[in-house]
Amino acid sequence: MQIHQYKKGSTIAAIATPPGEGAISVIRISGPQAISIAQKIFSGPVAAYKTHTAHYGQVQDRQGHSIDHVLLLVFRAPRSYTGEETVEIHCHGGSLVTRRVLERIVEAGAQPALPGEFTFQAFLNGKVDLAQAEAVQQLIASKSELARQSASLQLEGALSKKIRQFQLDLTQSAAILEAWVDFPEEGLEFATMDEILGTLEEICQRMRRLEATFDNGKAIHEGLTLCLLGAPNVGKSSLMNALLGKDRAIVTDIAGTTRDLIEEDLRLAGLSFKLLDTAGIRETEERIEQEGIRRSRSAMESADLILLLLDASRPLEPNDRELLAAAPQGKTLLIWNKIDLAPPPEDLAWDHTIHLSAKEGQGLEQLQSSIERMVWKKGPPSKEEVVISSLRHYQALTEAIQHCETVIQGLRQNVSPEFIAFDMRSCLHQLGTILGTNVSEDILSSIFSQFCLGK
Ligand SMILES: Nc1nc2c(ncn2[C@@H]2O[C@H](COP(=O)(O)OP(=O)(O)OP(=O)(O)O)[C@@H](O)[C@H]2O)c(=O)[nH]1
Ligand SMILES: [Mg+2]
Repeated sequence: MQIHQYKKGSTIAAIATPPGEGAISVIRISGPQAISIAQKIFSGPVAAYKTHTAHYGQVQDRQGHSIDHVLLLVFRAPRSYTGEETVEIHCHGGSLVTRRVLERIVEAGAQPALPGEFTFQAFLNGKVDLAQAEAVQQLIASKSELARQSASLQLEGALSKKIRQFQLDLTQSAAILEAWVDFPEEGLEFATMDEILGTLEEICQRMRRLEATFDNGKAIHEGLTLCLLGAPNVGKSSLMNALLGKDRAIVTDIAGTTRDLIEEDLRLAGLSFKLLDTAGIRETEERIEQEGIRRSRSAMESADLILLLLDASRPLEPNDRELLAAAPQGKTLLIWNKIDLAPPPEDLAWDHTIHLSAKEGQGLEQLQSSIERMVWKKGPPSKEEVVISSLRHYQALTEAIQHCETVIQGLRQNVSPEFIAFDMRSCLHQLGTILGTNVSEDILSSIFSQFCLGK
């Protein structure tokens, strides 16, 4: 979908509730003709209704026959989600009823909306900036409590406010630099130069702090992959079942029980994880198992976090040692399993180690808190902390920081003012793209096309 397919200035309509049967369905009409279209199809005098009022009546076909008994809500511009005249119709939630009502609205003059078109109208009307519009979709897609909180904060404008503050704080220095470009012979006073350097360094520092929240932001919004790894029979599938609280994977005392990757969603520490159980790694001639092991190894590469299991009831074997050598310490939690049978046979130098029994459910709480500690290396985000969660914002911020650093260097090295001012403008430009100023249609298209229909 391309942005130019959005019908600027026209009145759009779409079903805003999910497909299928439900108690009610909501159909939204937004645009300059929303009221007059609703007037044509509704039994009551829509044009006379005040904003933010609800009215019971019928949606009628062209001959005046009732299609459905509905509740009709009126939101007058600009006090609506989109900033346009908006009418919402709550009809009975059957898919046929809902479709008939929408068809009637389209027949009366509305255009079927494309995904994200309502929010695009809101963006064009300045109801939300781009970062807020993106938060709408994040909020809808959020799968964990932390993701919901963070999207909600961004939707309220917390990130935008930070970015605007950067812009505001930079403008004074930018203005001085622009004046310097115009009157280079006057030079910059020593004191002014010092002041600008101080200000820029301080802003740069704050931008870097925000940039550093991206690790947490990504973890919060995209979730993390957690991979169970180990030699056969160490208890990987048992641990998966224990974490999920259900009998998901087959557990037997036969080495090589799990042959394929098993994937399940897991919510832990306010985050959503993709939990992967893998085939036990060992040398084997068996072709199916070989393929399983190949998949285990590639899961180890791509996982955000590895739980490497060892069997405490037996001495370490070459398979274990090989895995210990291959696993990256930084993202690997070492687990001595089966401690109900025996204590670990040796003490391994490893940053994060815990002891547990998957079978008896012993040590699972310590496992959770170890996982939390590893995820939040820089400390867990607070409820009010604004984090960067989109790659687009991260890249723009990184570039803004680079330009700001170039300005600082340029000032120190007496680079000619045009160059310095150019980087300053680029820095401000990059910050602006986060809020949606001067972004290309391609970027807008790629953002809004990910939206749900009717949003
Ligand atoms: N005593 C005891 N036995 C366990 C524990 N965890 C797993 N087992 C047993 O160890 C055997 C292997 O468990 P699985 O969970 O199938 O091991 P796995 O690592 O998934 O094995 P593969 O899929 O073959 O790689 C089973 O008989 C389990 O009951 C534990 O904490 N204590
Ligand atoms: Mg298994």
